[in-house]
Amino acid sequence: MALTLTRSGALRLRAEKLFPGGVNSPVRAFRAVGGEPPFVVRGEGAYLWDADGNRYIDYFGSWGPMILGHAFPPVVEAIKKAAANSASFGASTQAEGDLAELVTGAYPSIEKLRFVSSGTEATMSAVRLARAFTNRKYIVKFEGCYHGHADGLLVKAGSGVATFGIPGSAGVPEEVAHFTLALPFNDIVAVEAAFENHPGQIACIIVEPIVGNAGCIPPAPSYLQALRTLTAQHGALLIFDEVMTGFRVAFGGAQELYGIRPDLTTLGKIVGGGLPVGAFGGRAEIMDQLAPLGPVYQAGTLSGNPLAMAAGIATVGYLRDHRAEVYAKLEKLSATVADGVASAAASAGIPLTTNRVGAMWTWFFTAGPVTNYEQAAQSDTKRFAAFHRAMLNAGVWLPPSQFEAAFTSTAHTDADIQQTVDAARQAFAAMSKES
Ligand code: HOZ
Repeated sequence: MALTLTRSGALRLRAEKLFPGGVNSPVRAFRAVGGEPPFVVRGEGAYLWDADGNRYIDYFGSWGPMILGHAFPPVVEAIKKAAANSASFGASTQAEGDLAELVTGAYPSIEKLRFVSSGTEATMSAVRLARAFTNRKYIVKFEGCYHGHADGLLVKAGSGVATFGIPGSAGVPEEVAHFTLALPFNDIVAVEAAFENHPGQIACIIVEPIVGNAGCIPPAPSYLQALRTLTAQHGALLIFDEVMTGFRVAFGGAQELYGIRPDLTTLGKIVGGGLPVGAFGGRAEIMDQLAPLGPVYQAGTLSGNPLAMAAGIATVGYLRDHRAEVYAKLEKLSATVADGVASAAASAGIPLTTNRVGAMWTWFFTAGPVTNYEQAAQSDTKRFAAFHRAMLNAGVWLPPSQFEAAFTSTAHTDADIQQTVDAARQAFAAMSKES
């Protein structure tokens, strides 16, 4: 019997001729979960539609930015209005200052900032700045944390690097990787030992304060405070990579939630309302090391792009003005879906560990607990893949990797959540029959 190719299938075949793996970012290829990756034609609210007309409830939200749902009317309007005045100037605009004030208003630790076009640029620049400010070479990161794809940050990284089991990346010289110390997350003794073994040599600790890129892993109580104390004691900078958690777990990110003041913060995703924006900022004396004031070079033709600023202002402005109801709604929706699926798994006898902070969570297919990457890696990724496929077939699109976080938006409804929990119950019932 001849198989008819779906429209998504046909688009994938063409894409595979044009792009390595058929994609412009590895995690889109569905390699870890199998099946046909749907090609998206449209999004509205909590839903995505593919090229074959199938509708999905979206729980990956463009990997984080779409906290207000797809095509949120104020964001669409703001982009249209900005585009009518030209898509780019490569010169300063009022909008950059407007978005910057929204950011500094939400993040008291950010006295000055700079906009860039991606989270990768933000983290790469923050680390360069930390090295220049401290005049030290080593950096500490944590296993399973992903801070974008700059050379020195790919060591034992999460996200696609963990998904595809790549130990680091080819093309990163040993001499560069040598200066990255990758330690287990949530283990403060390992951090103390690193400072003892490299006295006066560690420029910074960069951390996802709630790990998102190994799946969601919350910090142990007082772990972040201990990182703050140790970095201050040893003259190293503390960088919170809040690309994922910023404006997501609270308006002021993880630093608001846990009451920590990092030296530098990196932002991305929500701050651009779905357009390509990243930002890094922090103490003014550190930020003033950047050119043209200081000797640290960093630049970008499209940095602070007017369309991107407009989308960011519309998104962050809405979050600020509706803060109480937005975060209360996200908490309720996320708790209902995360706990609903967890109890469906328990009823089917499927070992599952649910880690969640606000509107960010992961269902790990392991009895758990999951407090670091090593434990996350114990998950049954084959079971995760089967679950992902069953959910997609039932019209629910989860992030296509065990080592990513799922998100809700304010556009999700109680009916969406119920449909999701019902789909999970059926998926688990089928899975427990098979095993
Ligand atoms: N975990 C990645 C972002 N935090 C997924 C997005 C991508 O790599 O395309």
